[in-house]
Amino acid sequence: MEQILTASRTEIEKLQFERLRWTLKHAYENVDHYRNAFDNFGVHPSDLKSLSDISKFPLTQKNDLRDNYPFGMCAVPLSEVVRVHASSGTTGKPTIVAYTQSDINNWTRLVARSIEVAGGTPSDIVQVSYGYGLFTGGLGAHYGAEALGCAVIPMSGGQTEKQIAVIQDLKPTIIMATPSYMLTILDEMTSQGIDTKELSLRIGIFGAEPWSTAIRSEIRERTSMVGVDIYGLSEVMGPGVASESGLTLDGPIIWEDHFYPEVIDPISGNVLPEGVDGELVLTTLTKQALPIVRYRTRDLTCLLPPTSTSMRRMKQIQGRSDDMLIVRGVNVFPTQIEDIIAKVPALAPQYLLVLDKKGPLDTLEVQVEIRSRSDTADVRTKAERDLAHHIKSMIGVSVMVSVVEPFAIERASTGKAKRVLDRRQR
Ligand code: DLL
Repeated sequence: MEQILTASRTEIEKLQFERLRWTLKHAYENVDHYRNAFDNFGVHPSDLKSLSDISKFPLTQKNDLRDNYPFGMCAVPLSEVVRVHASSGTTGKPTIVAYTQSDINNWTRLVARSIEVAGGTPSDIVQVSYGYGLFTGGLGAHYGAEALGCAVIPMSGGQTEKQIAVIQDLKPTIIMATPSYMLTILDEMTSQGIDTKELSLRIGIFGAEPWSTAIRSEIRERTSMVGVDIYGLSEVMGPGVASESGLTLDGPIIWEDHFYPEVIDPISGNVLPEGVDGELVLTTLTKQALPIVRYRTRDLTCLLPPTSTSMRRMKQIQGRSDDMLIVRGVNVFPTQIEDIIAKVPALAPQYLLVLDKKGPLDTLEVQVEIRSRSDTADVRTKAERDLAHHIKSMIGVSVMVSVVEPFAIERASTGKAKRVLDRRQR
């Protein structure tokens, strides 16, 4: 293990403070947006006298990156940029992110570290099934796995039948994919009559979308794989901002030598203590091309104390504040529904939440797949009733449940699953 992972908290905080001071100065001196934002807020990089002074600085939002599209937030001349990626935003212009060679080297090291703490070694064969391209998943995973010395299979996302043939022929021991795409691969294997318990895969490094504990157990039960949670976002770097230990499986470890985490109350913006749920805010500590100060990730979690290393962890992300559905005044996260679906054994964790309006009232329909085509009408009706009942009693909202055939819900072919269809704004 790298020395910094077991350093004392004092050592880690000293390093964070030095790096934070550098980042604030670098951002202030080289990015108009930060200079204006700090000036308007009445703060200067020299006001940082301790780590907690970071809370005096203004927050950065996705819109700030959009307003400065494409390269306005860059702190180095384009001649020093060696790579660009874009965030996978579905609305409006994407946000462009840029890297110097040193940024790429740090990112590579952090993904290599993430694979290593998951349990990977240079002897592993890694199938990268995150999409390659502007999305950070594929190339981010690829460079990290290669740097650790693994043999990398650059599959990218999609072409599920080919993915399966490669798994069977090349016998990878690690797969990196979105959890929903892993389920798609497993479902396809099951329908081809392949025994998913007998695969060569021993570790799955899953992320890029929220996944509930129900999905984790589903993958665990259907394979002999340990699934770890890898977290990241393009604006801050890409995959490998935080990643889970394969031994303790107790939430992603935030790589605190490169990122300074805070959790804030999303309404008041106040910094919350460890263990209290709120929105994750991240500041980069080493990024040259795109330093990010107090970035509002919209991801909901809480900070947790260190366990297997000296660095703090975060709770597995429950969802994004902008994914929260408000149905007749009740807050609902897709992952909550996912966990409840797992309580009805006849149902598979493949679902779509359809929001609509009936007169002035919101309606929520849960379309969910039955596991077996041969299940009778009685089994299906009971599953519908049970799920609607559990959702009503656990979340407090009445929903309509429609049980559909296996594979009727569209699969995420390349990446992040689409769990919500909102017809209310038609
Ligand atoms: O999804 C980077 C990534 C690639 C992470 C591969 C892990 C693996 P973006 O496309 O910019 O970047 O999306 C970032 O995805 O703010 C979260 O809402 C969500 N997300 C990423 N990892 C996780 C995770 C990549 N482990 C957004 N659990 C983030 C829950 C995640 N949500």
